[in-house]
Amino acid sequence: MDTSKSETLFQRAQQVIPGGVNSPVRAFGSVGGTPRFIEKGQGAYIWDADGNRYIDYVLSWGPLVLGHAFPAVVDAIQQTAANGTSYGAPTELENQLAELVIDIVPSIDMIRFVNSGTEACMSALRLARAYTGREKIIKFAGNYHGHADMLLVQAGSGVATFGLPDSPGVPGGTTANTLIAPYNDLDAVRNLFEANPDSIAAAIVEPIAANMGFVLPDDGYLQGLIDLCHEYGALLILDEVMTGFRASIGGAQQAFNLDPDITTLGKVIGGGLPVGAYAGKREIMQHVAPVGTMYQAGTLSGNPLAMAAGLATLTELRREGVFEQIESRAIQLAEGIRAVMAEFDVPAQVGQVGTMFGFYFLTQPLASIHDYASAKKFADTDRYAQFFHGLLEEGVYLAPSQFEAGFLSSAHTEDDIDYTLAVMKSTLASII
Ligand code: KE4
Repeated sequence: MDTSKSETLFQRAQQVIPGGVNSPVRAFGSVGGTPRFIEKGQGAYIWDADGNRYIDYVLSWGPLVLGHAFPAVVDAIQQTAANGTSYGAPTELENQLAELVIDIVPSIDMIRFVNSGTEACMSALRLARAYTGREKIIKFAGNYHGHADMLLVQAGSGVATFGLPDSPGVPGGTTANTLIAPYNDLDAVRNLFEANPDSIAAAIVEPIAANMGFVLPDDGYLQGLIDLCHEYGALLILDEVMTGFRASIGGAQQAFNLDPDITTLGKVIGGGLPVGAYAGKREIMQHVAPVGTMYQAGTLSGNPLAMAAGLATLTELRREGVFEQIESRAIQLAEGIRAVMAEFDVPAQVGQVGTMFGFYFLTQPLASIHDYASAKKFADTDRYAQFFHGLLEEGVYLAPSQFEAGFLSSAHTEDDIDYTLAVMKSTLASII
């Protein structure tokens, strides 16, 4: 596969942008090789600067649930842009997307739009602290909620990918109020509440831990977490930046029948443009300025183009049968991966919920990955890197890290999945 143009572009990029990328996980650091510079996306496919086509299972890390350049989304952006790109004033588009999200996501009464998942999670925690008058927060090892200082503690995603220590530049005082518990361990959470009486504002959790790979919550874990928070006077923030509109159309909270106090959203809600949001019960959201005193702001928050892209995306996703079609492709892929791994007797752990999936190569046959410690211990990142490149060479684009999830879109066909499974089979045959 000729990747000379990507190699040249990468060398050029590294002169002017740290690591040549604007987000670390894109640099292929944990899998090696040259990141592909993408020139075009259409449906389930992307083309790199050398003209190589790939079936895309990253989909911009989740947002493109309808695939690349979906006509209704492109039209919405073009038509909106023709009237201007930003006003710094309210627009009906914001009302429309807010009303649509509230209609789709069970627990949400009110919503505030921001520009990224990081902003959403940062703001949600400030709101929880303002609402409860408490300062400490609980996060879970291996969960990733963006790069706000107080959350860069045992984080997942790129932090896990690169095995980074908790980031330099984050003052100790900032993380002193961040308490850590293992994922899927309710006793550890109860112990934190007992050891920090009346001082924990909230726990923030990924309902599917998809920034340490793909770890499902144990039965009863998430509801148990909500109950513990409420028992000790704290709020539960469900970080649905990734699972929103993907674990089910109503997110993980619909899939797992949960009623969180605050939900954070991102990715799909912007249809590929920068949007994040924090949302929840009216009684809590009324604390947000200007109606309340908890301050949060943003020049481009609720940007018309992003609102239009999000509206077009969610409107299509809600159409009869669309979500179910994407989900059936995800099931076809996950079941196929299990079958291929079994055929070659390769120790692996495969997960799928709604339109998202993930898998680990395991270093030990009977290993089970259920939290960050076991993910770091049992994930075979070397084998994943080999597998990643074997697929890439054959035009299949997975996440360039074992500690990320994969995504399907309404553009992926059964034939795309069959081709992907065939390439997985031939790649496994060559690497084991
Ligand atoms: P952003 O600030 O990247 O929009 O969102 C942060 C975030 C918050 N919460 C969850 C559950 C997330 O998964 C993310 C971001 N996800 C990563 C991929 N796992 C973004 C990819 C990247 O960092 O380039």
